[in-house]
Amino acid sequence: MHALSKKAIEDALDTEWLGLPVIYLPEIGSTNEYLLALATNKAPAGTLVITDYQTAGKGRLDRRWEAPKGTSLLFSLLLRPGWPVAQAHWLTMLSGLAVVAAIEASTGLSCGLKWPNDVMCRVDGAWRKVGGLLLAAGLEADRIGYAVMGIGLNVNIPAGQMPATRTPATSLYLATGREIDRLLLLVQILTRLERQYITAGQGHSPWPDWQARLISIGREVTVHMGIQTLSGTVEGTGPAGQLLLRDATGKLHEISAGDVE
Ligand code: BT5
Repeated sequence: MHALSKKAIEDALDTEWLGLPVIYLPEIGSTNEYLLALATNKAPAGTLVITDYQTAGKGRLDRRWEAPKGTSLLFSLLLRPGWPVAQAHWLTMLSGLAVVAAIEASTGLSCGLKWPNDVMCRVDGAWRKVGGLLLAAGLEADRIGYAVMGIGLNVNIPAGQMPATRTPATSLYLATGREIDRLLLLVQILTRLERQYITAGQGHSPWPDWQARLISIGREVTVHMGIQTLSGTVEGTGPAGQLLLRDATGKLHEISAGDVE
């Protein structure tokens, strides 16, 4: 198993620019918060901030991301797409696709995405959350000036140390019964993400591939949006990633943010 360090990551990476420069910090509040501060301070596109432990790891809506020291992949990437704002969701889509493909290639597990930002793997016939994506974008007029994509993955968390979670969760170690090399998995993710990002930059939407990876299509779900909830059947998604939900009266709802249960 490789330990994470600036040199180990630089030596292992085979991307052109994504993941460089490497900023490795043994411990930090949140890699996303740290990189957001650098983003407004001229840090180059591609910058990777990665840590072994977050004291204030963030999920959406000020929720927490918990991970025991040295067990997980916890990192953020700085992108400067300059794409129209309407394409911001492409970043979450292509990152999710890269992560799922990399996990499958590294572990042999069967994985998917849960709308809007959860990384799931199938264990004993049930979907479990193994990771999450967190996008923060800085807009310049009608363009995405910069974006910080945060990725948290439960790699080698042992039983007994799994955080208490709303969505049933697991780690790749618990799902496969063997430890996974975090450095090699990171390299797999960044290689795929760079390729996906370049393709998207040429105008090819990741939406069809992303939708094909969603685990809730055709299923009965309840969506929580703050204090509001809506139940129905997931018909699909829109090109900007909105969830299309048909309720019992036949009405179609377009939902841009929420949590699916
Ligand atoms: C997410 O939010 O799933 C996005 C998580 C992104 C974390 C990365 S780590 C690197 C970078 N720096 C940061 O500070 N954040 C990013 P959300 O969908 O809101 O899910 C959060 C919820 O997931 C929490 O309320 C818990 O219920 C649950 N949770 C917390 N830790 C978890 C874990 N390790 N595995 C699975 N679920 C977890």
